[in-house]
Amino acid sequence: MTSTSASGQGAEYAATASEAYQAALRVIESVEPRVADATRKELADQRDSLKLIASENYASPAVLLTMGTWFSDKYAEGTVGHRFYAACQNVDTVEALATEHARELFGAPYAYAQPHSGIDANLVAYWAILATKVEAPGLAELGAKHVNDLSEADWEKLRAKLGNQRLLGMSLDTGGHLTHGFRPNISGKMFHQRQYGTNPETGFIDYDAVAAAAREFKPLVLVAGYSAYPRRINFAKMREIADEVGATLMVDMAHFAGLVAGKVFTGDEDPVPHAHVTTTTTHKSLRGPRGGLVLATEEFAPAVDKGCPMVLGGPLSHVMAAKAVALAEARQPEFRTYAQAVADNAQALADGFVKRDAGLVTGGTDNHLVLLDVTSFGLTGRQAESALLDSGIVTNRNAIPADPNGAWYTSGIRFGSPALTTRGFGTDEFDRVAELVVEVLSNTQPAAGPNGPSKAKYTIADGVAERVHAAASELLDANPLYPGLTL
Ligand code: DSN
Repeated sequence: MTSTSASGQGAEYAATASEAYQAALRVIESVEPRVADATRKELADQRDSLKLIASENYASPAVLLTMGTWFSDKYAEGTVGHRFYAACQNVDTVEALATEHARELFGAPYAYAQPHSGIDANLVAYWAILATKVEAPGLAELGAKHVNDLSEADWEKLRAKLGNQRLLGMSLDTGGHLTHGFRPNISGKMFHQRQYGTNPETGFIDYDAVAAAAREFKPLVLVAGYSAYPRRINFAKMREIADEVGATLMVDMAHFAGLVAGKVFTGDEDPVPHAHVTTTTTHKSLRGPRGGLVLATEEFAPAVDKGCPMVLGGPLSHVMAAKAVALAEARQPEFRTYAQAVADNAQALADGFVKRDAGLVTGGTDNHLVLLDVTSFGLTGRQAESALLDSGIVTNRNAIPADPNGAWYTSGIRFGSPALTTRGFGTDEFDRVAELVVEVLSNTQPAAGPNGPSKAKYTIADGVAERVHAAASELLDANPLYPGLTL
């Protein structure tokens, strides 16, 4: 048991959780044993692999158990105290608790706990900004059509009806997210979009270049935040840029909300005091249930409150209850220890790669993620991801800036420290993880496919995957997932 654990409540807590899961699985087994089997196997697989996907974590048994209740059966469209369904008094209690914890934790004037995911949270935020800032007579005329039926000409008309509003966000290949104005995403269709990137030499955000793009493009929305940028953002600077051009600053802190909650990112690096609207998921570094959350200033609160039914289906009451539990956990002092360890461990992982001559985008990290350029091993991201998986190391391939292999094969592997930090890994273990990753990749070779060189096929030198998996298992056994929980 460590102070960074999601189940750091002691042996009695672990034993009680174990009994709860044993009973739950017996009940599931009596109806569909294959689901019970897959559930047991999923735990075994997660226990026996180095989970390094930067957007994943391990929620506590309290958070997980809260999701498995009869709150799931309740419809509750509307807001606290103002529902379109009867008998929502208990949903009101848990939703109010989730938003109260969120406001207190992040120091936000307003919170909305209904989004089912990060994409939903971003859509709620975009519509709230449009609804608050733009008058759009005639929108209903096109809004009556299903969104998938809209042709590019319809989108042009729709954008015209909205006054041709513009969005400036970080490009996908430099670490931004699909929902930050990527053309094939609805955020790139609702708005005229432009993307800012990073400095090609350093890989860092160039604030002067963002300011220049904002002055020229004059966006309604400036989006800051990332899914694969291994550095911190100065949100005070982003707000200055937004204010200069009259834009609304929206920050998507899905990846680093845990570092904000744990006070690793403070001052200019804390988005909440600087952004007009802040969105997040709750299941990444924040270590809660799978879902979304929107924080906003009072100006945007009335429009965000209309997220359901504008963008969202009925709120997931059981998940809102679990958000309340997770946010209560994140307000405990132990969570600050955890968040600091997440940052320290990512640093140790990056240092471990650098000292073994592996190329990193930006040369390192100062958040929770590390982006390894696997062209230094002569591999594509796809080959590297598969070879690591064969060796018990779970990662995801990711584009690097100006990626020569595109978004499918990619040239990068993204690593994150939140999950293994929850298991109790420290900096020594993360250095060892870097050593194991380098051992796999330096013993992996691209292989030819039936029609010549392949970006997917590879071979690993004999015995390497087995040796690395055994070494990984030693680290994992020393830092058990959900210790005391037997199924
Ligand atoms: N899928 C999430 C991630 O892995 O970063 C972002 O939506």
